[in-house]
Amino acid sequence: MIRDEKVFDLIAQERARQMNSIVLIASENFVSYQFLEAMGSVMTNKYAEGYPGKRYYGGCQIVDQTEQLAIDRAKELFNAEWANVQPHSGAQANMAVLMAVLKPGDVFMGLDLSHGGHLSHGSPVNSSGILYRTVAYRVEAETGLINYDKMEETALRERPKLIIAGASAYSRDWDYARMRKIADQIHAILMADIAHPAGLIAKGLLNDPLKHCHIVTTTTHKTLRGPRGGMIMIGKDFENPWGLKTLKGETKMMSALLDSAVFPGVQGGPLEHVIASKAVAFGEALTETYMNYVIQVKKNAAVMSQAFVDKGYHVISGGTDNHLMLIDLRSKFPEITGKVVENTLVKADITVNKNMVPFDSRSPFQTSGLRVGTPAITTRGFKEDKMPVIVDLIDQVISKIDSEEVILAVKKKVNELMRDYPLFAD
Ligand code: DSN
Repeated sequence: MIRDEKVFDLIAQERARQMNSIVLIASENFVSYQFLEAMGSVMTNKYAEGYPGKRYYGGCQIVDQTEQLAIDRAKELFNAEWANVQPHSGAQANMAVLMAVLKPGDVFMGLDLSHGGHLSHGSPVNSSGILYRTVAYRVEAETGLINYDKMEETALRERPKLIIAGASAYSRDWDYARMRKIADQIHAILMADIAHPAGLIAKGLLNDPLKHCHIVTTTTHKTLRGPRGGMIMIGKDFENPWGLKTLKGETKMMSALLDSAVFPGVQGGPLEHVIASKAVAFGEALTETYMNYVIQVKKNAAVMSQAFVDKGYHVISGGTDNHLMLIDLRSKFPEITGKVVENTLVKADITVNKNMVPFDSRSPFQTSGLRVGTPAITTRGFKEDKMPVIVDLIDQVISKIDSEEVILAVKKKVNELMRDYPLFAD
């Protein structure tokens, strides 16, 4: 067979880009070589619609074992009673939950996308906002924090059947216990989407949603540092608290409703090569090495956030409890958009993503903010002493946003720095 040089040349270019850049995208990370081996394995050849021991295809005796291993390790890692490791992504995990607990047209509540929420939590351009009626809760303008009293008021008024805790650009911990009290008053299901801070939660560095939420969804590739994918878990609430019924009117256990919603509800055959890699990820996350990694992720984020503040930037909510921070550029550079900063930093081999800040006057395509996170640079080996150095490089570029000379000088420094933090050294 002729090797496809065109594609492999592009892969080599992407690998070089990753090796030479400072990656600060809060949702990205670098997997170790054994993940790539598992994902690029013969497991991709197998069709396995169904679940371990209950498949629609023969020859599943091996993939049953890898999938069961992934489930068992996920349960151990999060202290969960049940897990479904088949969702192809976090968005599909969320879609499956909505399908399991709501009927089209039902009301649910999530954090406003422009205040740090996620597309799949009710954005009008996503199936979650098209098929269901959504009400949003928001953060406060002065503090950048979620106001749980206002959330309660909205919930009691609108009576959503599902409330979602979780965000893709919120740097503070969540009060799941308080949210459960709100949900219980209106017999709503409480779901936490922990796609971003999952690794920190697994290792006890943030509040544990599994103790309070009926359902927890996550991705496996952000702080969890596994393959790209999703997962759904249940902590202790198997009992189907409010007598949920299927569309056919049958009352079922929550786990059964969720299994059916993932397959055949929103997905067909599971990606068994990715599931094998998820098993590797959960195994790695159970180690002491991973514990040290997430401790460092959190430490790096706290120091980096302070370094931005020291340079005169406004960090939304004043800091961070987790792995990310949201920078409001207007405090220092009111004329410069997040889009311009993102594009200019890329030229200096620093990758961040533009992000709306709460109450942003600019559109999501321009934005007044940047979202910055430390999972990927921590995997590269950066410790907190280098956080002010990175912030200084970013500040040099933004301060002289039109200077090609500064961009080139910073790019040179970035590439030199990254040579000391090898990627794929193994
Ligand atoms: N797009 C992901 C993120 O960057 O947070 C969430 O899906």
